[in-house]
Amino acid sequence: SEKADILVIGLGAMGSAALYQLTKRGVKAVGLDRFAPPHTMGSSHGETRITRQAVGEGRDYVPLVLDTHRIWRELEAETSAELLNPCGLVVMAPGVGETSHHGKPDFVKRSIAAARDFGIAHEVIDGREVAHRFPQFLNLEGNEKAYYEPGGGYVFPERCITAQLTRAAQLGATIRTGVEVLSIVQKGSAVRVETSSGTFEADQVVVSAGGWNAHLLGAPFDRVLTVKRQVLHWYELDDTSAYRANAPVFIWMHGATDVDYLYGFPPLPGDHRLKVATEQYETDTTADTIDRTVDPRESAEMYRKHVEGRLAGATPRVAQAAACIYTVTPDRGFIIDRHPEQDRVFVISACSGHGFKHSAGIGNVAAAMVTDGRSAIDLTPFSVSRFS
Ligand code: PYC
Repeated sequence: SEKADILVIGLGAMGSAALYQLTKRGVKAVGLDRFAPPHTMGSSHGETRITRQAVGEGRDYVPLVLDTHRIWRELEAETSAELLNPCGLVVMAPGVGETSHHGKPDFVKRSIAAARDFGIAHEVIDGREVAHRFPQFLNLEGNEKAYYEPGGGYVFPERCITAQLTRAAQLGATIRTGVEVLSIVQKGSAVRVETSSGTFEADQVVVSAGGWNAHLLGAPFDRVLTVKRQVLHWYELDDTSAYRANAPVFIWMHGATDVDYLYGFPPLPGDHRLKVATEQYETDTTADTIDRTVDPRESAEMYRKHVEGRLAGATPRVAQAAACIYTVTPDRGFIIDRHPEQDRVFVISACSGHGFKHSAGIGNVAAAMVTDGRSAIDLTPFSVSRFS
């Protein structure tokens, strides 16, 4: 069998970050992925991901995103890749900002409170002011409440993964792609991992396999994790003039419930496509059986329900669409914790659709936990025992 100090299983957003942070600490780490990351089979693709520092899902997340921004800046300097574009972020909801998002009520209000607590630059503006500053948004009522964060924006997920894997490899990590993990069993002070390419033995294992986590980890994870299919849509713009250099990313709650909403991105420089999405939580699927094709009728319905009349220049012509996996917990929060029955197995899971912005910082805390047994950021809010 092959030996490693630490084996990282799954090299998407979280695993690539963990591998990079481990190798920076001088650990002999081996990373495995069943495909060749960055790839489109999991939860880390689609060109862009929103980042925002005042995290309305809860203030426990703020130290993770702040550390992540620091690491991306460091990686940009090391690799010359552009990873983060702080083009600004708008989160808006009708009335006083009470609509829930990602399972949390009062999302606009909570974002404002988090910004105040952490001293994050922001403004609170109404729909009239949003329309005045950002002509990309059409037909606002005027009485919306909006949180504007100039340091929010988007990241390039595939580039973040590539940068972290490249740096990890330069620092001595071994990366093995096309390797499917079949089982993970701790015996005494070692963990034995059976794969499609033979057996590995490691002192500890970090499992960051996204939609495959529940199957690989067994109880209690298979009771708390569900996998949902989400769809990303890119529509052609027939006019990009409303998307000026300061055009922000946005989360726009336009109805009463947390599925009456869309989020989206300005077109990338020189591009004529607008990427938008909404979310659904009704239908469970699995990482192996999910339908990764997108029916054109899905994009037509998305356009009709959410895009038409709201975004300047957007046409119903679909430039591209992609399916993507959310691994979700009952409270839509993360799990960053040791396996309760196998203490040499550290789990990063269930980022429930809002994880990428925290991923580099999560890699950092995971590396700290497996090497030092402690982390500078409090991980108790992310324990798996909260579901027992
Ligand atoms: O993390 O901002 C986010 C987000 C919005 C929709 C899905 N994720």
